[in-house]
Amino acid sequence: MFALFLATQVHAGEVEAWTYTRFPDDGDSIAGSGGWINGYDEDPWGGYDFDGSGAWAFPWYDHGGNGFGSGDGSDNWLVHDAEPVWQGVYEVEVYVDDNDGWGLVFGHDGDASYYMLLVCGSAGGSDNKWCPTEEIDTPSSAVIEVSGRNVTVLAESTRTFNEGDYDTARIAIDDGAITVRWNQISMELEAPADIMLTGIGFYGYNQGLYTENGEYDGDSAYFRNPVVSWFDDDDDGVVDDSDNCEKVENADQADADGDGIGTACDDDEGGGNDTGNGNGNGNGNGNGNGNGGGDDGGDKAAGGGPGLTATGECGCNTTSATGAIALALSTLGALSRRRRA
Ligand SMILES: [Ca+2]
Ligand SMILES: [Ca+2]
Ligand SMILES: [Ca+2]
Ligand SMILES: [Ca+2]
Repeated sequence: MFALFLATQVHAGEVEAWTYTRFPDDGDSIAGSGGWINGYDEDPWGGYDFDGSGAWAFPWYDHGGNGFGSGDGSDNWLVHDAEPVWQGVYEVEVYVDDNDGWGLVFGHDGDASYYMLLVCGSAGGSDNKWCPTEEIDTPSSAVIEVSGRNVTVLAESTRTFNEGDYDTARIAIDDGAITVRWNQISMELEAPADIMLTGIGFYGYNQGLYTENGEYDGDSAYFRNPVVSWFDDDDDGVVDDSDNCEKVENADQADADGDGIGTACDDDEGGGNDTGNGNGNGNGNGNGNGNGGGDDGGDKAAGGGPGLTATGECGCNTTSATGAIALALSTLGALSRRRRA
């Protein structure tokens, strides 16, 4: 029955940069091993392999908190310093059966500087207890920037999730735009100038197999098989981050006048020194993308206008997956109780 889960796959035009498929399968803590770090020690992230096809990472305890940067349950992220990718995609399988907040972190650059797809559930209650910031309504979802204790909402959607939803999440940065998709959630926004896909990971708010009082409740948010890939828009084998003609197939990367713009797309090849156009973007990635023009990106077909979009697409196996995972979780609960006995 677990064949229902489709492994995260790298698609045409994408080149795998980094992947992680080895979470511990015995409930042991993930932070501190394999390059993973966490932001809140009192809610450790564990790993468990339900069926031998790969372990899921999940937070153990059901802690809320006082807002980002306060060092409590609101900072419950688990991230990895993955290969830096400027134009690419972060994909990870996500299953959620707790109705609180969860998220996907990216561009993490220290405890108080990161971006996140934050999804706030419909657990009820007051004072936005189920979402770590009052900037976002519950239930809804948003792409946010966390800086210190401040939150900036970059895009917001009224879409959230249902308990038991499963899908592969996708955060793509390409040609100056970010597109985010998971299950019924879909957003597109302009990419901040300095953003890249490193420091990627997960987030849980008031999510956990155990309540704050230590009672087992069996619900949480689960993540597995994170993959970061580069885009290769023209599919010539040279990824966008280093392609001297990002939209023109030129595997040889020939550049007759040595100005950093490939011969295949240089309007002024051999016409003298045409460097120094003042277009340096200061991000140090050396991809000198001065070849613009005529690029519609190709990503907008799924999205719509900038800001936010909710397309309602759902390619997931929610109903079937729920039953399968519920069975597996009863096993996990038994394992947990043994471990804590
Ligand atoms: Ca591109
Ligand atoms: Ca290319
Ligand atoms: Ca090219
Ligand atoms: Ca050139």
